[in-house]
Amino acid sequence: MNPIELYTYQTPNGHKASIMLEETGLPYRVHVIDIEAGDQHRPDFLTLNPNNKIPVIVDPDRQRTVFESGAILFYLADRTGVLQPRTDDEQLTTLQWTLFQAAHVGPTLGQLWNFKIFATEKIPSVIARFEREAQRVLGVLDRTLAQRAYLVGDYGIADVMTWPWIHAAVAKIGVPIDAFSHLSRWYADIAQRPAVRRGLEVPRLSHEHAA
Ligand SMILES: N[C@@H](CCC(=O)N[C@@H](CS)C(=O)NCC(=O)O)C(=O)O
Repeated sequence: MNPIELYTYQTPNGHKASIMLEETGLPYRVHVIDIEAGDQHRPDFLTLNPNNKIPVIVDPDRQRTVFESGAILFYLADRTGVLQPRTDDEQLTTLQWTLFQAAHVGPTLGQLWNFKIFATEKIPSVIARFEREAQRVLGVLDRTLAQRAYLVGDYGIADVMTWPWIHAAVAKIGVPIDAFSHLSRWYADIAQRPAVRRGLEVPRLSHEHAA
């Protein structure tokens, strides 16, 4: 098969797609979209994602372009059968936790990252608001993972969707998760997967980045 074209950058949302591609074993080719330099606003990139964000994949054999990381994970699972929900119940629960990630985990931690680390003006009340919301969201995951090893059934796309943001919380945003023992166990378990370690290295950049 022809390689999947992956347009990405060194960020949690990008890592979802690269980890999933590593999990599937599909051949893929990486295109660096330097969002710090504004590549995501280039007209050629906007034809792939009108929302000017990474990640995006193009599957030349199926003539499909997919943006939004959750849609990419569902597409690749469906394409390969890897990490695919096995029953109707798992399918719905996977959709639920994938949307929870997109609506709560990513936006909350993303805003916290922005206001706590990147913003030149540090506004205590805004940082405190997102710190509180981050603790709430992490608590939701922790209580869920107290009941089962992974978010849905065996390790699956809901975990791939969520793990890179917990990694960013720990490694980049300075949000420790030690107080959340079930989340910590899940985080450490998934961190050991070779596909996850490889996916985190994508894309290789020639210089250090904050994101
Ligand atoms: N909901 C989107 C979020 C993607 C996203 O926020 N990507 C960021 C990098 S992590 C981006 O490309 N930002 C560039 C910009 O906003 O201009 C997804 O899950 O794919």
